Amino acid sequence: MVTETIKIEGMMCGHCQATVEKAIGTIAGVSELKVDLATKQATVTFDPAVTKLDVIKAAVTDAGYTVKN
Ligand SMILES: [Cu+2]
Repeated sequence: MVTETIKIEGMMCGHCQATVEKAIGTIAGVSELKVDLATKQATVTFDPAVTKLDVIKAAVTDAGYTVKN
């Protein structure tokens, strides 16, 4: 398992947070997820044999938010 923290721009309320949680949380291989609205970060633990950080970032982008790192 790998844990990565990504910075997300555009999250402004609990609804945004829930949208990002759903976008990342439904990806196969993601085992742990914490989306923090205050710091605008998502900490994601995933199995690198199943998914990649790029896939997670793309899911955030597809949901309408901007990944800053
Ligand atoms: Cu919002």
